[in-house]
Amino acid sequence: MVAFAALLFDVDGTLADTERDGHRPAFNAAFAEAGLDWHWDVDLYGQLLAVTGGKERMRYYLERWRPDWRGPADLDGFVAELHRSKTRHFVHLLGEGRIPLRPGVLRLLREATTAGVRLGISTTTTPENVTALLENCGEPGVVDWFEVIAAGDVVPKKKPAPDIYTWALERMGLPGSACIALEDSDNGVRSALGAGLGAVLVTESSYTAGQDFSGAALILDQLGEPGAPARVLGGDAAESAVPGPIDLAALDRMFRHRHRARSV
Ligand code: XBP
Ligand code: MG
Repeated sequence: MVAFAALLFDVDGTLADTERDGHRPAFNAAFAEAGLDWHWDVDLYGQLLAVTGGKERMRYYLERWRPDWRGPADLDGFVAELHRSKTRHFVHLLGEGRIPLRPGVLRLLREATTAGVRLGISTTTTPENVTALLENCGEPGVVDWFEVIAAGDVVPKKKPAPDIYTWALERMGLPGSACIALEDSDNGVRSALGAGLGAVLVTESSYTAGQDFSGAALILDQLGEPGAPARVLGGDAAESAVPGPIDLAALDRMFRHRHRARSV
């Protein structure tokens, strides 16, 4: 039996590497469809990721890169409509099965469900994106394995604020200290730590490699699969890691190590 009660997963970058070839082209398609001359290339999008949330990201772009752009009087409504269009494009892309789950994700979700470890989602992305990703992952019914999907605008402040984790934990009736968060970004780590999560595991993604993950228990390149193990890159509980893919036993060692370190 493991010492933790639940796993809370981030979505973008953690369940799947969605940003560069998913969200980014979906934003660009929405901009083109609206007749805008905005285009987010791979480098610019990396800078824009400093701000989480698609609507917030568009406003950040206008403030920093297009301060002279003359928008409509109802800018909030305009951005919201553009974002609805972006979501349609992103969901369509997921429907084409072009964005797979990251290595080890489905394996770990299966193991957790079988063992009775509770599962939740804590993300800034729009709820439709989460369901579309899970419904197109190749395994039917995965979406029902999660008892809570905390996503998008259910809280006003997105990551790095702790609110979305706090919201998920309240619905699950669990203290953060009993749970592990799985994240890929500095903003996500700050959010999870702010909500008092017992341990945070990071799998770096294409845009987040090398970020400051201070406070994370384990930093990896991926969860890994048998024959393609995870590579340990750091973290306060790095010494608890043994070679191989990340499974419940590995998470349990990490969690207990973290707990011991806190109680001395
Ligand atoms: C993910 C995000 C999201 C996506 C876009 O952050 O910032 O905003 O880029 O999603 P995290 P929406 O992984 O830390 O939750 O356009 O639906 O907002
Ligand atoms: Mg993320």
